[in-house]
Amino acid sequence: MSQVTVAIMMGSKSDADIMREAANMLEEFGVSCEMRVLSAHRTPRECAEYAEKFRKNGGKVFICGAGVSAALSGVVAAHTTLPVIGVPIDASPLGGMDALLSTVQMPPGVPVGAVAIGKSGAKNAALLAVRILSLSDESLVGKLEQFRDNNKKKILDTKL
Ligand code: RP5
Repeated sequence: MSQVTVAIMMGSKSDADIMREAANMLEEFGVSCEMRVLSAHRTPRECAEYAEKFRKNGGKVFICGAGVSAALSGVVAAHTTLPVIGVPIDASPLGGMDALLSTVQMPPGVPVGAVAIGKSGAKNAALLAVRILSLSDESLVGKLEQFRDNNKKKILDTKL
């Protein structure tokens, strides 16, 4: 099995369209990842086991997406010392505010880096993961600069 650097976890298959944005972004940077459906509430034991084993298997960063009462990122953070980035997902009549608060309001001592609700958050979670990885992987620094320059060019080249 090839080494997985970033684990992209989600609470349900219904989160996959959003979380694929993170996988696509990581692919752009050549960072290996795997997407797993594991739920803090519905598969708590399997979720904890996966979180506990990931560092030993060579993993470096978790990205966790969940909606409603979104416990996934917090539960993963409780079972690892690796960085965990939480993506709140809009999956209820509350428009993602429930998941946002569940993800961001972690008690002191169990950190989760929360990003924006939905696709923007999933993309930024991947970019944040790449920035974390770039601290020990010089090859990613140039790619991040290139990405930033491309974004800049898109704005400056805009013709109205
Ligand atoms: C959460 O409940 C999942 O992360 C998902 O966002 C939401 C709804 O799940 P499904 O009912 O679509 O499986 O645990």
